[in-house]
Amino acid sequence: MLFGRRTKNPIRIADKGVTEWKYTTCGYCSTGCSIEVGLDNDGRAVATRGVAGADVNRGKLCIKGIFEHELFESSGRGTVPLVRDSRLQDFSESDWDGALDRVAGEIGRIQGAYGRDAFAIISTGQIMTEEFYTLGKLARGVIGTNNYDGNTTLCMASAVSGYKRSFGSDGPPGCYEDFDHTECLLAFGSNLPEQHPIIFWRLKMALEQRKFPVIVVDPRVTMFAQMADLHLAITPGTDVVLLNSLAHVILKEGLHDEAYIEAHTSGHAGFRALVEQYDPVSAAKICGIDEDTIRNVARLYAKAGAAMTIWTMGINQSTHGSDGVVAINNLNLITGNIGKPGGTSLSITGQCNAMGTREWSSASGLPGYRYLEYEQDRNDIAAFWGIDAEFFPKKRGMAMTDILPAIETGQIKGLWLVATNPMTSMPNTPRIRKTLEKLEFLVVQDAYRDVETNEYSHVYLPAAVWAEKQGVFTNTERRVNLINSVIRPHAESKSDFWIFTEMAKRFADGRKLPPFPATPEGAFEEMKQLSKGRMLDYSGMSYQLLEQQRGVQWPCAEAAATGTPRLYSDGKFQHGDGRAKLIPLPFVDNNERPDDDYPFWFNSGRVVEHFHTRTRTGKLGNLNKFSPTPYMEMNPDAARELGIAHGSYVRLTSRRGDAVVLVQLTQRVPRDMVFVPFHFHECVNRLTLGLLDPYSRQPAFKQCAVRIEAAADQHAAAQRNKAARTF
Ligand SMILES: Nc1nc2c(c(=O)[nH]1)N[C@H]1C(S)=C(S)[C@@H](COP(=O)(O)OP(=O)(O)OC[C@H]3O[C@@H](n4cnc5c(=O)[nH]c(N)nc54)[C@H](O)[C@@H]3O)O[C@H]1N2
Ligand SMILES: Nc1nc2c(c(=O)[nH]1)N[C@H]1C(S)=C(S)[C@@H](COP(=O)(O)OP(=O)(O)OC[C@H]3O[C@@H](n4cnc5c(=O)[nH]c(N)nc54)[C@H](O)[C@@H]3O)O[C@H]1N2
Ligand code: SF4
Ligand SMILES: [Mo]
Repeated sequence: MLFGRRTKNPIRIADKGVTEWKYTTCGYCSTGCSIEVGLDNDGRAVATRGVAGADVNRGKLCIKGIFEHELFESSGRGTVPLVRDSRLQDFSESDWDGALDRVAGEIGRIQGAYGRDAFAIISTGQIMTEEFYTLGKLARGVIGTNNYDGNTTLCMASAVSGYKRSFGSDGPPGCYEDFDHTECLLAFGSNLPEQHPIIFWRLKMALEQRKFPVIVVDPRVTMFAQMADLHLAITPGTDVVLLNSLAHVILKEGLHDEAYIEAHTSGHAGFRALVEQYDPVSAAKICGIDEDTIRNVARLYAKAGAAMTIWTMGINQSTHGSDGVVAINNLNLITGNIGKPGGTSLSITGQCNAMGTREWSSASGLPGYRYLEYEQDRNDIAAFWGIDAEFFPKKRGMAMTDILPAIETGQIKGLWLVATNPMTSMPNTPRIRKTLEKLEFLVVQDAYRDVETNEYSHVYLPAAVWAEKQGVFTNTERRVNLINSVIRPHAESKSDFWIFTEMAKRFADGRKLPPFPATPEGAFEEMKQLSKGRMLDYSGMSYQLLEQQRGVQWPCAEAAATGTPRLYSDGKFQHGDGRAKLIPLPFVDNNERPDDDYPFWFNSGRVVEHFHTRTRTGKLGNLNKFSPTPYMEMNPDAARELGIAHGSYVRLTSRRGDAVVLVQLTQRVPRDMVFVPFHFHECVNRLTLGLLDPYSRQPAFKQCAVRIEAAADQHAAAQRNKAARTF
């Protein structure tokens, strides 16, 4: 009898006719994998492969990277600029000059009539760092609006805020190599195998070499939780309580690192007094983790020679997001786990270049981690750009989540959206729709013309995407990597860099304006000069070095042979006194919680095949076919009580709106919780509340309450569910 392979067709890898491979970096998540795009004889992108010599991914890619070349020609790409007088009219095609003149004219009109800050700009974490720097120069040095922010407020703002509060500056201090040294890994609200598959693969490689405990804190039994030694199914939004209690046990049992605390931190007494109140017995009642487990985890962590914490959106997207990050930093400071191999607080970043915008976009300050609030920083940048320092505001303006409500109240009249799609990604989209309809002028700059926000725009600017352009991204471990332009921009689309520099030319009004370099590399050279001698030092980098070394981690000082894997290894922090702060974090429960009317926690997140609002992955058959429809994870016991069957449609209702989803029964979620991936339009964010974190202004996407009803008309429900998967 024949078995196995001999009875089946052997796997054959099709010859795609690649004649040239070009180096670049993946444009989806922040893992930062080095990719080569294969071009055929006609210069068409026909394949992608991982780069074996790259430290990050060592030849591997996840499913999104493997099909990334398909996105250049995917449907819905913008071809030419589009304009109209009112959003009720059809668009007409325009040339670039006409469209840019129109935008510049409207910015001028709105600023003239209502003041400079009445025109707002919201950008992204998905364009090149040089483009961020150039947009920052345009927004801060030319247009001069203070209401300029990025979608990173939906994503990384709590990590930024927490790092600043604890260490005096943003900047993740660790790296992936820490997995090779750690003796205990604690992960909060991160589903690493699906959202950062290659970082997860690095962790698995480390675990194959050497066993160490992995503890996952997540209310769901995620793929990550399934492989963990300990899974702590926490009550949503209460991570700060668990972290305070871990610190309580460590201090009480004398497991802390007294010498480190003494030498490198301030605020010890206040911190100790606060965590004194968080004994495991009381904490267990709030966070839902039993007292023995809390003690066990505290001891495991503190007794490990080196221990590290990673986290993602389960922490950041909470009303206690910034506090959650500070609490993680507190834990690592009292155990001496910062800046040492295997000992760190490593925030796992989201978008491919969320770090680039934090570093260089000027969205919350000035380039190179400088602050509008500091006179010296304002003067330095004004001198470098050759403009009057008085043109800069003296404090930061509104965050993204405050800009949209300010449209509602009439403070903001015009908006420029660059590479972000709030009609699907912001909480409470019924409210966002009304907000966008209220604008006198909306310009959408996106690689896809079928992005939902474009329904509300007056001008659409088609942008080149990913490796149609050149520049750099910074990944989760501060590694700056190069994206080469491997193919020319689709149709008449232009790089965001070109759009910003062309726009700047339209503001010559007699005032001295900053010069704009002609190429992204010119902008990179400016960034290098502005970073010299600072923690965020790029001065030793060049495009050539980045490609040669497959990415370089900052700081990389002038003439250095390579970058630096960790920050704060010398125990010197960025606060004025050189110390890190231990900050007491009293917990106030302020979330919308389940009640009799809305009895389920509503949790949302992602699946491996899709990226965000699906403008890209929804068009690629090889990705979309695995996850084509909005579905909901629901506990079978809860479903039985409500008479809801696997594979049927239900209506979810919250105090904001409703949505229809397909039911998937699974023990992954507890009885009182449902989980829905947020990728689909007119679905998850019709329901979410998104209360804001007081420090970071980040929305609590992960916590609100819903009720569930079986859809009476299953056919009509199926039709409505279909509408959510446009494209
Ligand atoms: N495939 C894919 N990968 C991506 C993305 C994508 O869209 N698709 N997006 C990228 C971006 S921008 C980001 S920000 C990251 C996000 O990466 P992750 O944060 O890992 O992904 P999420 O699914 O949003 O949420 C992670 C987990 O938080 C848990 N959670 C919910 N509430 C709580 C809580 O109160 N406490 C704790 N401890 N956990 C909680 C959820 O159950 C969920 O499993 O992924 C990046 N990678
Ligand atoms: N309920 C719920 N909501 C969430 C989340 C959640 O977990 N739950 N997560 C939040 C998080 S962490 C994030 S990061 C946000 C993401 O939210 P968004 O930023 O709104 O989502 P994207 O779909 O990534 O939007 C990026 C847009 O940029 C376009 N684009 C891509 N590359 C380029 C380019 O090079 N140039 C230009 N001009 N355009 C380009 C894409 O076509 C797309 O329309 O969603 C947030 N919303
Ligand atoms: S893990 Fe992230 S960076 Fe790597 S291939 Fe997948 S999406 Fe791209
Ligand atoms: Mo994100």
